[in-house]
Amino acid sequence: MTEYAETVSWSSFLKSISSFSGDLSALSAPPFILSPVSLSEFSQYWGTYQDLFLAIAQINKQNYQAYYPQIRSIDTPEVTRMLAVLQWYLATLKCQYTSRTQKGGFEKKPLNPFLGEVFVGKWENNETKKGDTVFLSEQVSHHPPVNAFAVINEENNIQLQGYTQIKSSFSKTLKLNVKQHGHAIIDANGNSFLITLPAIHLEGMLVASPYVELEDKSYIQSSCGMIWRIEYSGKGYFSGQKNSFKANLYVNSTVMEKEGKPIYTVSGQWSGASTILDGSKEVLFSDISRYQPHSLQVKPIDNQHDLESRKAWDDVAKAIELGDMKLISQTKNKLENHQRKLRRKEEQENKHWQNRWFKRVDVIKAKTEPDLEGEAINKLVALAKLSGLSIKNIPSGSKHNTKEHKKATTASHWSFVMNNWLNEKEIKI
Ligand code: 0T9
Repeated sequence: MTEYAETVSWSSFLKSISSFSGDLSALSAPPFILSPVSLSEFSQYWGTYQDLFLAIAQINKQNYQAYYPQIRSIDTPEVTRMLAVLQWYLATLKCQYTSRTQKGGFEKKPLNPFLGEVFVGKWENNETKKGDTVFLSEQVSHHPPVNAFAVINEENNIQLQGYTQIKSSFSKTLKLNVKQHGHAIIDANGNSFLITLPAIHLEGMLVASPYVELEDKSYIQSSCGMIWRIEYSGKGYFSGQKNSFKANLYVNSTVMEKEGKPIYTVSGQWSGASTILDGSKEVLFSDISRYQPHSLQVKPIDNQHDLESRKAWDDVAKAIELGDMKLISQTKNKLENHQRKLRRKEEQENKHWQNRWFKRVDVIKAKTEPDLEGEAINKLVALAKLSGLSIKNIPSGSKHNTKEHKKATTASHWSFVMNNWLNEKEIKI
């Protein structure tokens, strides 16, 4: 429970939630629960554990045995790579979902990115054979909010790209339920992986101390056929601990669907340690506290472009830090009015906002219009097919044999256009 839980402003905020319309940005919340950070920064966490990320591309026939010496039964580089993808993925979960609530902190309402907002940076990897990694995040849509992202390391020939859109609703008990649409795709030296985004919920609203818990399942489908099914639970489900998970690696999705025998089972806490069943022996798989997070380098605000997140939101962020309600709404209104003016002007001139580094591809049309086909979209289609997952615009990780899939009519996905980034003149990392 935080000191804010019993304040008038919090209880009237909770009351206002009962008439929630689905648009979180429209909720006006007391200043203590406002974050000075834009949601466009959140996708950086895909790259925080650089060493674990690059390992996915570095594992090969010659070196694979050196990666998990504690697991005796490993016999191929493919299996080793699948373990590496899971290990990296679990580390990203810790960053994405607990980095704001550590050390007594709680989840706050992030700034709602404007259309065309970008957040960029790099991870400098000074050791040889690592090279720098570029990070790009772009708000590709405002209604509904959609953030697209890319993490690129040329030296190791690895790239991650994806996008996320959230759909949220409050339950009667004031639990905020969030479904994510979108995915992430890794392309590493000819191997690709489709990663679905888990459903989440926010607990602790009544005590003014919200935190995220993951729920249900997500998948990691590899181009080699193997697939991870990861099941999530919080306190007191299949273990007494928060942030629990159980992941099964299957040789392919058919075996998974038939609940056949998994190649490996890993379980534990995604925010902490986990173990793997090696034959009949349980050995340590990963302990995230042993790995170094690598923070993203972002240019100082003075050197940033007007579309860059921290520069654009600077005045608002300062007002939030001061806790000054009036100043917060003044500075926010200024930004939002400017955005509205831009949209009106575009409408009058019959123009559309041009997305920068990502384009939206309709998978159904792409089949008949080959020039619409992006490489990532081809990968998405192929990986979704292997996994039995739907490619339509329904919550990430939904299967293709579901009611939701049958009902849905569109299949548009955001795809990274590398050339647009290579030709970028205005925004530097
Ligand atoms: C993609 C991530 C996502 C975004 C956030 C639900 C949430 C917005 C979406 C899903 C990232 O890769 C991972 C992490 C945390 C998610 C956020 C947690 C959160 O609280 C917000 C929502 C929109 C709120 O701000 C609710 C307001 C609440 C704190 C009461 C005022």
